[in-house]
Amino acid sequence: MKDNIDHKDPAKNMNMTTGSGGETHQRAGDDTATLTTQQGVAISDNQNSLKAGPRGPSLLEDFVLREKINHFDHERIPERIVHARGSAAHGYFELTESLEEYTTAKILTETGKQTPLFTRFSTVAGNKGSKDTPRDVRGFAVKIYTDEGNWDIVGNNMPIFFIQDAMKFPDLVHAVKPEPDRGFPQAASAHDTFWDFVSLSPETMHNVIWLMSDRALPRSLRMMEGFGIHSYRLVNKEGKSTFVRFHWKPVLGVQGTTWDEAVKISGADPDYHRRDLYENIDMGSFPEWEFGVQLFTEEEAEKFPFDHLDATKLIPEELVPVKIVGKMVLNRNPDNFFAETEQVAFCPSHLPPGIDFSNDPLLQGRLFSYLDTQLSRLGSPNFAQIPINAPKCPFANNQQDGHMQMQVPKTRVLYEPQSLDPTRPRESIKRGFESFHEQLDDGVKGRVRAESFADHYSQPRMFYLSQTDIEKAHIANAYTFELGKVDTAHVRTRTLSHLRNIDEDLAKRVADGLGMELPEAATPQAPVQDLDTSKAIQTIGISPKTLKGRLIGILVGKDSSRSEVEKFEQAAKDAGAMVKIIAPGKEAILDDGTRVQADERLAGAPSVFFDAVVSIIMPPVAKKLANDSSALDWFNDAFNHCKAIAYCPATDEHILSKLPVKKDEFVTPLSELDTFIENAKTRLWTREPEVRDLP
Ligand code: HDE
Repeated sequence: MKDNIDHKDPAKNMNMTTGSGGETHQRAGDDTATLTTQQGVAISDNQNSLKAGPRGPSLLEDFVLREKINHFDHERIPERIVHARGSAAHGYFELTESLEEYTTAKILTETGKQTPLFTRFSTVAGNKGSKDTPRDVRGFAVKIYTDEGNWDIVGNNMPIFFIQDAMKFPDLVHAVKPEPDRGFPQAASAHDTFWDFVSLSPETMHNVIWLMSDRALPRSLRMMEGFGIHSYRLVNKEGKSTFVRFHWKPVLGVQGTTWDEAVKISGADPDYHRRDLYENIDMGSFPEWEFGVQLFTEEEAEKFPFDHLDATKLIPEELVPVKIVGKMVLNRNPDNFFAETEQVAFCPSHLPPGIDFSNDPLLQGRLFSYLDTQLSRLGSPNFAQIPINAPKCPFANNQQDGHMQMQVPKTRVLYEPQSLDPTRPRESIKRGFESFHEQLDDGVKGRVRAESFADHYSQPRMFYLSQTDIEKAHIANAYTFELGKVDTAHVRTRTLSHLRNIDEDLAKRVADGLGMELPEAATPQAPVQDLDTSKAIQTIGISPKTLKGRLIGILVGKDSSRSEVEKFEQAAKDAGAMVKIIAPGKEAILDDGTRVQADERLAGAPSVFFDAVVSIIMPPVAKKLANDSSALDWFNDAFNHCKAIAYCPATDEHILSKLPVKKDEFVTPLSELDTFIENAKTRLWTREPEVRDLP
């Protein structure tokens, strides 16, 4: 904590003038940049349009006004159809272990080299202006600017997808998006059309149960796993192929929020994830992920109790371990949100030689969709020339013209074969991308689905049975909440009939929560298997006990003990946490007379923003706050969200005593600093059944 108040008036240093409209603004001096039109003509007055007399009509000849308004009128481009809301950062990829045995791709064989990348995280269903914390899958798209061309790993924070075949994607998206007649709900799956579609498409059951879990409510974008989902191939110099699934594992560990927190965060700060990513990178706390691969052969895949070409199936880490071979560090915020985060164009078909596709029918459909969608979103086949999309290795081809062509090819020759210009690029057998020489069976053409894709319940069952008790309760609660928003009775009933095939206990909890009878179980297309459970797919169960990258809120007020505040601040920082000082006002004078600026006012910083809270206030402040609902909510919510609370005597006497906050082992006096720091590294989940009636 420091006295960070700047009492200087920054305007005093500026060259301020008063315009004819009476407004105050700054004019360019000799050493400042001059405002110009797009044609480079200096602008003398950027405040007033050209008029025939002070009260007369504006003149059409005012090219400065026309250009300014015209550009403004065209500032927007269509948002992404899905994944419209996103946040991104620059960083680098570094390989720590070579995969030379499996691939020729330099990015996976040259260790120690840092290759630039750009990563965009997103929600899926909401529009560009929607909140950051809905219950939703998160996009996790990484563009690595390798020396052999861009490699886009366009994945999600869940290892599986809703559907098996690209043919169903527009239907899935139409079902989850706002209903077309009424235009709501925004960024929510809790409505009839989504549950109608998924309950008629049992293949969605696996992703749906992940969506009902805390994985759909990430604590931070920095605390999410990323998955390439589909099987890809690695191809080595002998032309041998090995199947691979890509993983990103956050160094800070996986963590989610509770539903109640997510709901409250979205009201208090719709930009919660975006701000958290930006602020952490800005202050040098760079998020990092390990890069891992699951490698397996065709023969091994044949023994899996599922088909790995089916994107609704994960490959348990217990079956094929994730081999960590590299890392990603995000260390620079974008300079401009639109130019970079908005205009970045990912595409799963962007990959360097040595990596190839599998026949996953969902992946095959994606290979078409992404390029196609960029044409309407970015407006031109030249979108690859936008700096954020352009490769950083040399590139040259014979494509020409098109909207917004930025290159000026100085040649007669933009075709091949040609014999007129020896400087022009030519194909290279040695360096060029070569598809894996896959031996294909003679199949019969038809709109078919493989028999091996028929098992829709075994993996969702494995997912549910792999969870801790508290996670199971969260999942049951999420189904109950979502189906509680569904008005069509037969859609709720049909969903319950699927849940019976996943787990009878889950089905019963949800039916009881809804006050409904259990229907007959749906008829599975393939026998439901009892697969081995997997701890790796938990959320709470694998959340690390740590304060690294987490945030502690310390409430202070007039005459708070400066030394006490500093003690807590230091201990939290020593444990790797960040600290925010919260006060009833924006400034506070502490007991030694120092005036501090709070990071946030109490009314604007509910305790859902913090992983643990501390209160160091004097009796007059505490008495006043005892009549302020935002202060009471601060403590009550921290308790209800199972967080650690450190309290001073005044907080205890005037605030906690008014609340149903029990003094359990996570609610401790200031004197127990070490205990508080240990508690703050995790949550007291055993408290949850006491404060919330979970089904
Ligand atoms: Fe996407 N998806 N998707 N998707 N997807 C898009 O491309 C699509 C799928 C994913 O930050 C769009 O540029 C089809 C799976 C991410 O810019 C679009 C199918 C996975 C992003 C599109 C899928 C994803 C997108 C919209 C089924 C996880 C955001 C704008 C065949 C592996 C990337 C755009 C960013 C974006 C189509 C399925 C992930 C319309 C047709 C499976 C992370 O092209």
